[in-house]
Parts: sequence; structure tokens; C-alpha cells
Amino acid sequence: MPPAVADKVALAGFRRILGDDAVLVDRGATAPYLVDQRRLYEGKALAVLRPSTVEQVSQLLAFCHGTRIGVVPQGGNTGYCGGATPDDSGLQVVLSLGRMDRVRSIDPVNYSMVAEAGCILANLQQAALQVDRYFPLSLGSEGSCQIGGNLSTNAGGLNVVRYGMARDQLLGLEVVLADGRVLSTLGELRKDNTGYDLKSLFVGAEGTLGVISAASLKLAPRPRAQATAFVAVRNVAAAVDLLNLLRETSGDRVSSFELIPNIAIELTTRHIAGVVQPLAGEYAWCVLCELTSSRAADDLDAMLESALSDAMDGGLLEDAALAQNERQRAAFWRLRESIPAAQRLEGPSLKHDVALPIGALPRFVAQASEWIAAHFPQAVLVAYGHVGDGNLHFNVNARRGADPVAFVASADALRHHVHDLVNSLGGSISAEHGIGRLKVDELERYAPALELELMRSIKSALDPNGIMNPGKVLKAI
Ligand code: FAD
Ligand code: 2HG
Ligand code: ZN
Repeated sequence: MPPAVADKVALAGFRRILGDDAVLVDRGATAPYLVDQRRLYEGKALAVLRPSTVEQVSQLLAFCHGTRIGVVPQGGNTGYCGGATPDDSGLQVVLSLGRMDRVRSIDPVNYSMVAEAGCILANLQQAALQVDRYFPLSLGSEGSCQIGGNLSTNAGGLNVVRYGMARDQLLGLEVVLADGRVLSTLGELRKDNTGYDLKSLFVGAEGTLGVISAASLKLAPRPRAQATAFVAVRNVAAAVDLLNLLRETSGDRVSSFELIPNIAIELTTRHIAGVVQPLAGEYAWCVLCELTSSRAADDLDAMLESALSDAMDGGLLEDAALAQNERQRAAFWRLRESIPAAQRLEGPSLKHDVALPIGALPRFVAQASEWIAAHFPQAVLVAYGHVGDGNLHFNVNARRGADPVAFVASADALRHHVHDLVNSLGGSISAEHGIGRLKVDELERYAPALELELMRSIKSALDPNGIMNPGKVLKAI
């Protein structure tokens, strides 16, 4: 069939399954789905498909499997690696899950809920609070990212030190396979060892193995006491020592522990309205830490104050501010969560989402910073992140006045050096943002050959026609 006729046949097939309104083809309507939030990639698509039931997803995938049309699943489109953007062939379809946004059930006794893939993360947090429970996954993008996207990227965020990543919140999954069959492991059991753990394969698969249509998720007791502090630490090693001290002395109540450099305070206070300097002085490194407990009577302020006073006596800290009320706590968090936006407003940046064993962080930061200062004078290091779980966003911005083209041209050399060092220290080149399109070559460079071989075997077993998010994570087959 000539391409134009094939396109017409495909569109007629999609309209038969979804009705006209849920098949977007107009440029104006499709545009937001065709570019990633960092604007690294812009693609084209045959159509943007907006199903509202699992049966529709199943029929769409069966159709695409038969016609070999590439399918790019898309949630909130907040991903960092271009995983939800189609290529520029115009032959792929974007499958947007946003209309599948029902909480199917919620069970406070079993501490669980079943939610469709298109549920916005913040709405799930609210749904849990309404039955006096807590859904702990929390990211700066929680107002627009979706649980299907969170599971498909195995998102991390601000509470991992206590509650783990998206994978750790999962009890079961409903997945539409590439050929349209529906695999349902939507049980709500904590214990189930009946053969291979199939659901795990789809977590972090970035839409390359199937479409997540619903998930059954764990809930936790609702935090009823909390204490939050913004502290200046002597250096990165002191931050790691403080983390250990807090974990030990608080009965493991640390829920967030974020490293924030002075440059991030400078950028957020300059670019983002309402962000204020939390401490009187300027310090190279700060930490935002939070303790939480489900026991309202726990005096966490006293616990945190006493630990910080010990840390001060031990020479780990230079200054500290304990949030006195919810307004101050929100101000500390506003600063932290504004760092990505402030970085963007400052100009071009290169991002390295790396994880290391926590004890190796001081060495990594020292060696990588020294190398960047010596070899990339046009770069300003903006390294921050979830040190409580070993994940650093080791980002660099172009220095003001630097030639942006030359800066971006240095990306490969810089990235390879940073990733080589991470690799040599037993770390990961993709901690929480995934591989997407951005890091396909990096995965090939660092993953052991046997791991790549097994990944390719799994891909071809589950998606023999190679229609699921082609060219993401692994090179297209
Ligand atoms: P999308 O961007 O739409 O898609 C991401 C990938 O998942 C794509 O490969 C897509 O094809 C696939 N996908 C989406 N839905 C499905 C589905 N239902 N089935 C199969 N595949 C699917 N990430 C963190 O981990 N931690 C953070 O702290 C964090 N903070 C952020 C802060 C900001 C301001 C922003 C903009 C982003 C942040 N992110 C963070 C990145 C991003 O929000 C996460 O990766 C998030 O999990 C992506 O969800 P999404 O619904 O937007 O997915
Ligand atoms: C965060 O922790 C996000 O704020 C974004 O993961 C990190 O922009 C980044 O590099
Ligand atoms: Zn992060």
C-alpha cells in the first residue's frame, strides 16, 4: 500500500476503536504531545490516541502489532530522557494514558489501592489521605506526572531514603502486551511467590515492553509528626556523617535528606519569586532534612534539635535552622523543588542523574568537581539531590557569558568523564530518570554484555514486532 493510503487505513482503524474525538491529528492539538519537557526532542506522529479503557488499549495494540505501527506510550510527559516523544518519521503513534484516571478501589485495612495508569501522582496522594493513609512517592513534578509514567521510569524523588522507589510501592500490575493481550497481576498481596515476578519486568521499562494500564499500590500509615531543618554542613563528607547520625538517633525516621549547594540557593533566590535565603550566611553545602513519624506524640523537633546540636559539637555543621511552623517548612521545600526551574532559567545545562554507594559520594564529588574546574572553565557545577539514597543530580550550567554552542558541544567529553568516574566507583549512570532516547548509547557503553543480551532477549520475547517505543532504552531491532 502507498504510504498515504496506509495512513488513511490506520486512522480509520484507530477511529473505529476510539471514536473520532480521541484520535488527534491536527497540528495544534497534537503539538504538546510531540515535544519533551526539556525540549531536547521534537517528533512527528501519525496520530495521538487517547483511550479511556483497558479494552481500547488492548484493541489499539493488537491493531498496531498487526500493522507494525510503532507505539509511544505517554503519561504526564514530564520525563527527563525523551522516552515519551515519538521519532520524526511521522509513522509512530503517541498513546496518551491521561483519560484512564480512575482510582478503581482503595482499601485502608489492606493498606492498598488500585489506580489506573493515567492517575496524576498528586491525586493519588490525596486519595490516600482521604482514607487516612499515605502514598509516599513524591516528586517535584507530582502535579502532572502519572502513576503509569512513574512506574515505567521507576521514579525516585524525595522520600526514597525511607519508603523506596516507585517499584517498592507496587503490589501488582495490569499490562497490555504488545500484541494486545492483557496480563493482570492486580492482586493486593504482600506475599506471592508463584513463579517469576513478571510485573517487575515492566517497572523501569519505559514503555518498551508493554503499556501499564493499572497498578495496585501499597499505602503507608499517615505521618502525624514531622520536623524539618535546613543546615549548613562543613562538606559533603559531613553531610554523609550527619545522615548516619540522624538515622541512628531518630530510630530511622529520616524521610528526606537532600543536598543543596550554595549555587542552587543563589539561582533559586535570583530566578524564582518568593524563594528566600534560609540561613543568614553563605555556605558551600547545605542539607534539607526531614524526620516523620506516624505517632502524633513523637517530639521530632526535640529529637532533631538534639541530633543537630551533637553534630554541631562534633564539627559537622556550620549553622542550622529548624522550621518553626508549616510556613517555614514549605519555604525550605519550595527552595529545593525550584532548583530544576531555576537551572532552566539560568540557561543551557547538562544533566547527570547518577547514583553511588553513599560512602563514595564525597570522593566522587571532590574528583569530578576538580576535573570540571580544570577542563571546563565555561561550566558552573550545580550538584544537588537525594543524598539520603545516594542519588546526585550532578548537573552543570553554562557560565554566564559563555558561548552556549561551545558549551553544548562539550557535552560528550564531559558526560563520558563523569560517567566513567561513576562507573569506576561502583555507581549508576541512570539513578531515577531512566534511559529514554537520551542515554541509549550510554547504556551500551556501561552495561555488561550479558545484561544487554538478556534485555534484548526479553524485548524480542515480549515485543517480537518491535512496536513498543522503538529506539528507547535499547536500539531499535
Ligand atoms: P512520561 O514522561 O510521559 O513518560 C516517561 C516514560 O514512561 C516514557 O518512556 C513513556 O513511554 C513511558 N510511559 C509513560 N506512561 C506509561 C504507561 N502507562 N505504560 C508504559 N509506559 C509508559 N523523576 C524522579 O524520579 N525523581 C524526581 O525527583 C523527579 N523530579 C522531577 C521534577 C520536575 C520539575 C520534573 C519536570 C520532572 C521530575 N522527574 C523526577 C522526572 C519525571 O517526572 C519522572 O520521570 C516521572 O516518573 C515521569 O512520569 P510521566 O507520567 O510524566 O511519564
Ligand atoms: C529533582 O530531584 C529532579 O529535582 C530533577 O529529579 C533533577 O533537573 C534535574 O536534574
Ligand atoms: Zn531527583
